[in-house]
Amino acid sequence: MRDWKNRRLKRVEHEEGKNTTANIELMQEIEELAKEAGLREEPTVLKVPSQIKIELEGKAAEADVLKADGSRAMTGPLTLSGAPTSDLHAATKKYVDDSESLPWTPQTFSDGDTTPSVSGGRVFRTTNTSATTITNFDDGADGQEIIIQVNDSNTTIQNNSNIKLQGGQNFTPAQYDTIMLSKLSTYWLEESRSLNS
Ligand SMILES: [Ca+2]
Repeated sequence: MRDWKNRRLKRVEHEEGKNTTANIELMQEIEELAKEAGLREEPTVLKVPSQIKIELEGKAAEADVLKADGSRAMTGPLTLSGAPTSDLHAATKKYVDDSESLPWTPQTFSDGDTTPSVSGGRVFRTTNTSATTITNFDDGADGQEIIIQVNDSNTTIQNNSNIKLQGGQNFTPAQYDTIMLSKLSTYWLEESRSLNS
């Protein structure tokens, strides 16, 4: 600021050629006073969040302006930058879809797998072509509920420290029987079974 002021004063001195040191000091004094009184405008830096686009020219139609009170509905979909990260953030469709309960689409256990994976699913089918005793389910989440549709006559679900079954007995289902289990912390609990053969 001082450099600018000095430059300006020197220019005045050069152009008019009649400014004495006393006059220059007086002008500096006046400029300082004017600045303190707010009479001199300083450059203003307006900080704008990057998400906001400012139209420098022209004026948006009144109907195109969103209102903070929500009284004007949008006419197209809102695209967010990503999933919400705090309680009051808006949620994307993907976030809601991913948060939904596990899919009902049946998944098939691997043939002969004694610890079949139940990752990301709710309904599972057995297809064991030879005697298979299931001793646990891999990749289960605490609280996860699974339904097993038995689709063979070779499967046994073992009652053990990982799987707590009705009456503390192994389940030796026939084809078309079903059993529902839910995971409580580190083990599975039988909720119900149905013998449909
Ligand atoms: Ca396994």
